Amino acid sequence: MTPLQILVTLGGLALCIFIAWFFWLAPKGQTRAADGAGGAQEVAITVKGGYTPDVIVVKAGQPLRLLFTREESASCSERVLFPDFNQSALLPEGQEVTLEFTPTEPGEYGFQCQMGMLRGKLIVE
Ligand SMILES: [Cu+2]
Repeated sequence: MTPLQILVTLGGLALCIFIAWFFWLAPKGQTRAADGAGGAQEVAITVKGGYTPDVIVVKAGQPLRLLFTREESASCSERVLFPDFNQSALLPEGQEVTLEFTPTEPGEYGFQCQMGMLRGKLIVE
């Protein structure tokens, strides 16, 4: 191989790694819940190869309303679980599903798909 071919190969490889990192590993952003109707705090979450946003900051002691919209048919993300709050919801594709509960204790709580492949985090403060 010529040095140029090696360079192009390495460049392509680096690009692949970056794309993989970008889609699967990079944090999709932290979002603070906004005030919604009825005194609840509200966050809309898109489910597509992961949760966007996947880190959600909420206030303790205020009802929390999560609006999930699943934009994929992969069965992996069919159900979302909040084990610490004993909450779960089935997410039909393309339909907005509301999950409501009140986090009372400050802390960090994970949420995930059934198999634990997609993960997100709720930060209660
Ligand atoms: Cu899964």
